[in-house]
Amino acid sequence: MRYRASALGSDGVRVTMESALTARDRVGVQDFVLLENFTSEAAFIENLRRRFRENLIYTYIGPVLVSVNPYRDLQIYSRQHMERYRGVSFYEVPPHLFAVADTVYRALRTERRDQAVMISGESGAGKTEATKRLLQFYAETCPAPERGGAVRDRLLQSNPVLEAFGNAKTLRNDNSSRFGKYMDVQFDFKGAPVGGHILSYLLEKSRVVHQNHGERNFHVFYQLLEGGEEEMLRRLGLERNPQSYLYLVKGQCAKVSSINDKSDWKVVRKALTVIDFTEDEIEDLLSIVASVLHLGNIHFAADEESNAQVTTENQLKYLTRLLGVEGSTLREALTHRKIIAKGEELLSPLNLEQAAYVRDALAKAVYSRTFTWLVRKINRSLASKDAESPSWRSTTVLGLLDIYGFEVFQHNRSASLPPVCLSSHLPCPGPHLPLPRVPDNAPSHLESCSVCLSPAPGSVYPLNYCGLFCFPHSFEQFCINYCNEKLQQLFIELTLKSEQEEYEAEGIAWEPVQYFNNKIICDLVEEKFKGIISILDEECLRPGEATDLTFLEKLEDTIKHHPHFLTHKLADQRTRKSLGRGEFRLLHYAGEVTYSVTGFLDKNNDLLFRNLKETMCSSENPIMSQCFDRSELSDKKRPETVATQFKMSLLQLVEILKSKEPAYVRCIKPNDAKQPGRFDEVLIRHQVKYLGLMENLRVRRAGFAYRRKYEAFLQRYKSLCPETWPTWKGRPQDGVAVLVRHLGYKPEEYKMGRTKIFIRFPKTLFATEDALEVRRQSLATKIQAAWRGFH
Ligand code: AD9
Ligand code: MG
Repeated sequence: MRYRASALGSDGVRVTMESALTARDRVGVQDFVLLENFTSEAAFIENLRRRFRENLIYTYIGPVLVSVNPYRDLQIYSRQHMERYRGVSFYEVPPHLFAVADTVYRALRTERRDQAVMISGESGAGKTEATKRLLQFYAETCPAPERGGAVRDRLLQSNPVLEAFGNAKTLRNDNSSRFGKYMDVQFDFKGAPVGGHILSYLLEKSRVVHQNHGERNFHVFYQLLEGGEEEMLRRLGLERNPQSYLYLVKGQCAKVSSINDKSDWKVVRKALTVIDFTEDEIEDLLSIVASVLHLGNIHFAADEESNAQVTTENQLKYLTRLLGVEGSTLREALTHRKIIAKGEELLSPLNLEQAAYVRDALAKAVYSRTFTWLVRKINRSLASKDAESPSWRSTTVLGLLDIYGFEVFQHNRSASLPPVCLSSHLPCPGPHLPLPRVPDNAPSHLESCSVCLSPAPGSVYPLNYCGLFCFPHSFEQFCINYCNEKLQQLFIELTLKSEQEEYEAEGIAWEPVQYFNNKIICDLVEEKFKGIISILDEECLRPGEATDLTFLEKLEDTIKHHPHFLTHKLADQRTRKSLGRGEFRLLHYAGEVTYSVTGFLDKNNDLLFRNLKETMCSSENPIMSQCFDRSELSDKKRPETVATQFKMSLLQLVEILKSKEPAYVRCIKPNDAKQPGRFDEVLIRHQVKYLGLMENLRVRRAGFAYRRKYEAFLQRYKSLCPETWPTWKGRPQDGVAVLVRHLGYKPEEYKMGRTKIFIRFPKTLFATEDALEVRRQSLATKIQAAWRGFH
């Protein structure tokens, strides 16, 4: 059997018969369904590897696009590339993100059904890049709207602003999205983009006050310091050096080689203007950014009664001015707690630890609420100007989902990882010095290291030093991973469903496929009463009594025998060693993740003391006064906890996505070192497994490797049969029947559905493609001979 790479487009390279085999060997198949051995994971990975080596980062599983991050600019997103994919059949051109973009757009236009592109994959796999390329495709190739043409620029320019405020350098990704984003682009009946709307999900606000070693705070802080004009920085009371700000030094890596904060700042500054920010608004926004940095530098000292007093007057002065609040009120709010007892207001002084906690809570609240405000502001700027007119109803919507990827720090996932973790009380190696080897008895959960914060190298530090991949997973990762579980669930549900529906619609018997359904894990997290979130919320209702550890105990009591849940107490002798006492472990669809319960209650409660809220409600900074509304003060109802709010917003998101026609891009990260050309097989195998790609392939193949509409099939192969060539006058289905009979297809090799032909084996199709190539070659030879004769 001869295989033909070119037969299916082979990434655009038409090859001769002689070189067909070598070409396929070199570049693999462009749709995994055409793998001869489609159940073999090794064959799957080998195909990915071959293509990756040739810089072919895209491969299909039927309609699903699998993408491997190349970590280099492949020059494949130019205007010419866009044109190449416009209006052509999905399978006739090499796999590309633009093929998905165009297919989705055409479906939107011709079927007038809302579409959603769901982009998934772990942190650093390329989701955000893909989203940007898709937006760019629509902005450049769609017709301009009759009015309000600026919306295209705004759609594009909202990105750098959101990334500046919502992305950060992490260990996994130099531009990691620390919030989830779902963006709707609205198109009018002519297919022109006329508006947009963004939904954002749970910003990782703890990053404002703390970053793990090797990570940064949100980009905007560094951009402002690097790129801000001298005069502006002076007004904001800022120094250029990030080292001057405690909130920026915790990760010890203000400079990142792949990031140019100065030029990024210019882009952001310009983008703000495009999305309708006035100069005053920009000033107000930057005042808030600066005030967060000043807040971080507020220090306290204890008086004789151990009560905290602010010692950094200068910082307080700037804060007062930038936030537009009374200095004395702010000072009091940072060092006292207001309690209302029996209708009377009492001020209770805070100790040093409490004051630092309050300061950080304020910084987080100010930043995250500003982020929410920013999204609202962008939405106003993107709102379709036709929203009120009747034509609004005729718009269709294309959704783009770019959510933070699954987060797991895997010790043994990749051979390339350095050794990590020291047990406690070892000499500090200093932030940039090599880490000593991990002792065998090192606990798996380590608190963040104090080494980077203060002590001189060589001193003994009290907490465990966490090296690269060993920070404890916390509440934020729990939420992010839960979100990924939900999306995986949706993927399973929708791909299986659509396959099944297609078979039914075509009148072909469906052969059930075994797959892992992760609903069991979603239930474990979100079920009423018995789920982790419910139990956490319950504990949050017992202030003063409940702690993170009582939460853990309650988890242990309620979820004893769940196959996806484990704690130190519930584990067997062998597993126990790898679990700390303050931890629980979830067996996610993507692998095991151990979470430390430290901070769960506090982060879930997310309370801000009343006097802090009062202070902020009095702010004269217009953005702050919109972020802190007085109605909050009189609202007696307890606000929903963070996890519950997140859960509700995810349920809503799932409904939004279900209401649309889905398309999928599954992103894979090729190595942990963020390097081009490196194909780390262990890492990739892990992702192939948990993204369920093999199952996806099995479902897609469920008996048939290939299916095509009768019209398309006939159009492509009609030259192979004298009865169908050059034109077939009857129904395409009858033409195909004649054609395949002529080609000698055996009955077991194919089935005729209602609108499509289904071919069982790749080899049948390859043989047909080979025949087509022979025909083309001989035709070309004849034409050449005729041409020579003519001359
Ligand atoms: V996270 O869950 O937000 O942490 P993403 O969004 O999946 O993650 P991102 O798109 O930010 O990852 O990609 C990470 C980096 O990989 C980018 O900053 C690029 O440097 C690189 N990348 C990703 N996709 C491509 C690509 N198609 N071509 C070139 C790419 N480089
Ligand atoms: Mg991202």
